[in-house]
Amino acid sequence: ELHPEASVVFVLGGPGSGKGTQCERIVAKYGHTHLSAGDLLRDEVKSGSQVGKQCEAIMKEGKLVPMEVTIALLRNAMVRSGAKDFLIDGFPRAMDQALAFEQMIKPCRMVLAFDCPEEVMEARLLKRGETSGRSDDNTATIRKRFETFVSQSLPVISHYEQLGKCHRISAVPPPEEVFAMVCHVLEPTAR
Ligand code: UP5
Ligand code: MG
Repeated sequence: ELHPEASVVFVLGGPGSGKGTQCERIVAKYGHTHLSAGDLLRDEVKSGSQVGKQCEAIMKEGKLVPMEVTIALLRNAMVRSGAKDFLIDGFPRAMDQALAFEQMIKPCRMVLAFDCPEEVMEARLLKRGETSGRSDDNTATIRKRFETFVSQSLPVISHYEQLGKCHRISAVPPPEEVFAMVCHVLEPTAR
């Protein structure tokens, strides 16, 4: 069972904007439980399961895996952790995913959305690609990830802005400066 007082913060932003980097810092300071949808999918790929094989091909194309898969992985991880305060990193990436998660699991408490120009994100991803071993950190896949982000994921951020739940933060400055802005947003309600 999910913790009865579970609280969910969605951490959104383009590929390479720094979601994972900031989540690590949030965990260290506030102790949230960090669940990266992308990391859960990459674990599934590594497991060699049939579902993992299907996800691998989709991710290589920079497209979105069926939400049944991500929602099930997230729900399992949330329940297994027994935790209360969650950072859900890199999900939801499309409007139907946002609505399904909120209906089936829990409405989010707030959204952190990292703003970053594509040139900056691309440079970061290509640099990381030198050592990450991620099969999607190459110029061709990065371009497709950007297209998916603009067409499917940006509307999710707009949706939460309209609901007044979204805090947009520039992800261009160095990580410690971005984190200062994150703390500013989290302080009044976190802990
Ligand atoms: N870096 C970070 N912050 C920096 C800063 N302020 N200044 C300078 N450098 C900074 O950072 C990326 C790189 O930039 C790192 O080298 C970092 O040191 C540096 P990171 O924190 O890793 O950024 P992040 O936003 O987490 O980038 P990531 O590549 O993980 O984002 P994506 O959204 O592309 O990847 P994700 O793992 O979430 O998804 C991968 C794929 O899985 C998707 O393309 C999709 O195919 C699939 N997917 C789904 O289908 N559904 C989902 O729900 C989730 C994923
Ligand atoms: Mg990440």
